Amino acid sequence: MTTSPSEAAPAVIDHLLDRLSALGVRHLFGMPGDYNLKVLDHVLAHPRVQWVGTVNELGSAYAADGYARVNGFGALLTTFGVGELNAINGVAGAYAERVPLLHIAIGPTRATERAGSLVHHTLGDGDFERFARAHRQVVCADAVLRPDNALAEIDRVLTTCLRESLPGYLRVPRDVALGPAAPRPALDVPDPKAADPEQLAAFRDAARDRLATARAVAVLADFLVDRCHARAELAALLAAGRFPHAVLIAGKTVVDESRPGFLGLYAGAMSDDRVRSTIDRADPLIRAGVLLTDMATGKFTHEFDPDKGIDLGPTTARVDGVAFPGVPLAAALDVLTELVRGRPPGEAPVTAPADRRAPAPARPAEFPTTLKDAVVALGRKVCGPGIPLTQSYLWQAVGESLRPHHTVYADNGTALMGIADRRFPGGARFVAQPLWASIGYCIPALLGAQLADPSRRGVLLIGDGSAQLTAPELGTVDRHPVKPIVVLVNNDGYTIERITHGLRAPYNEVARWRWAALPAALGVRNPLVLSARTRGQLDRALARATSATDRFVLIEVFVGKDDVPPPLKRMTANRPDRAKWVP
Ligand SMILES: Cc1ncc(C[n+]2csc(CCOP(=O)(O)OP(=O)(O)O)c2C)c(N)n1
Repeated sequence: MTTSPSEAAPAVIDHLLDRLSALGVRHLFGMPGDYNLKVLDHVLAHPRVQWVGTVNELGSAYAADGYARVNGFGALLTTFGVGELNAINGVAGAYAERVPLLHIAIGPTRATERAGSLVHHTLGDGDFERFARAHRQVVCADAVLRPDNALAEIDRVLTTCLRESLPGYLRVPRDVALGPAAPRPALDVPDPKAADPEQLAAFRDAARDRLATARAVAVLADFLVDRCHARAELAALLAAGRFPHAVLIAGKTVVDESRPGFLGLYAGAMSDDRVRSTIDRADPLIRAGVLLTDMATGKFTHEFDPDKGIDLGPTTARVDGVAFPGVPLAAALDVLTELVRGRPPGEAPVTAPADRRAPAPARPAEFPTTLKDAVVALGRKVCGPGIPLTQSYLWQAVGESLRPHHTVYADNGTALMGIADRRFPGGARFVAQPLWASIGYCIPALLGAQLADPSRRGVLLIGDGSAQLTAPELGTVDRHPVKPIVVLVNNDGYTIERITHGLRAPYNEVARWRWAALPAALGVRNPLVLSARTRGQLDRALARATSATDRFVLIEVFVGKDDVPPPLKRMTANRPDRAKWVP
């Protein structure tokens, strides 16, 4: 008679699942393989962690990443060699984008390792450490578990991941995973606000002096605000100072974009003129959780001086280039808020000029902000719905269709650039991977993030090229109570690459999928499949999609092969020397 996992004494894998559950993990992504099957029986038996099978381990990694962005931590479990190497691109992406997750790779038993047997999923050379070594390049902490170190190593890796907001990796021989685990006290979770008191005091003095000579304060916020759990602290600073503020592309929606003072997306020469001049000329510019990547800065066309101003990083704050290590982002924001609030009335730091304009309208996405937008809006009314779709119209209409409970997933390509500069309603969320920029990320990321917060509706924006990498996971999505709106941008290939190089080159073309037939082919139940070639068709499709909350919706939109969204057009106009996309 065999014993079921739930009846036996706790095993190392049970303990690990308990640890993950204590961190809020309720879903474990992955794929089976013969090395991990018995371990998966323990996952199925666990009372609080649910197994979510994907159809490719790359999908598991992207899903765990999406999950962690919403939930604070994520995890995936794969099989030795083939499975874990499929996942490694996604784990690397989590590192680049500072997402804390754990990759658990279950391998052959220690006896197999000791014998050096030529078992499957090895390179046939008896070396069982190769894939752990590969992972060491893309994680902040890793361990090979043995019976005598397993529990301590699990805690070390988990706390490092949490402290650094980065992925970790455990290589676990199957017999170790199934071996006994002794009880252990709860995990010591690092406090994101714990600061070095002396450095904090020195930062306070330096920041006070800098704000005293401020001429035009503005704030630029980015995704590290989210990773450092500092949204509330940033919102408090913005409310206290009423500073004009903008976001970088990865930081979209870290602030409520419907609030007065929100300028829009800052992306160097790709930005709208008003955003660009306010941020570039701020004195000082307060940067919260900012990473100045190529995509974020319009290929480094930002004109503010990164060595000047008040820069708040994850663990180090800087004032005009002077570093205060041990001052985490949330604590530094609290200091600035306190300084701004503590000023006598009438002595608030001077905000940048844009803030003295009329406050932003409540739903600004519906109002034209530039002459070009005004022309588009007018054309839309006057010329009617029969006009063929353009990228400009597409993103304006998608932006206007968004609701506070929507989470937008924008994959790399024209979709990301198109939606990024639309102003979102308050409460709406944004998920993208602009630094690692691995196309196809958003389909599994949507699966993960929607399972993490099923109260929201996912709106996936993705090009036909990117979708071909991970489309099978749309079938996985529909195995769960997740009903997204998928806007598939069909421009017949890799347009973002075409405008970089090879406008008519065959390497920028892809097979023409019959996208409308795909949901059914992937097993999606009762999908609502729509298509749009004109403005009117798009408007109607978006309206139907928004109201069909209980259905998986696919809208295939057709735009020209060479058409690009407004930020890319601005880049060409403002900096033709930098308009090509290769660094
Ligand atoms: C995994 C991976 N392979 C290749 C690339 C290079 N790449 C970046 S964007 C892109 C094309 C995206 O095309 P599509 O999704 O159709 O969007 P479009 O720009 O055409 O709207 C490619 C191939 C990448 N970023 N990631």
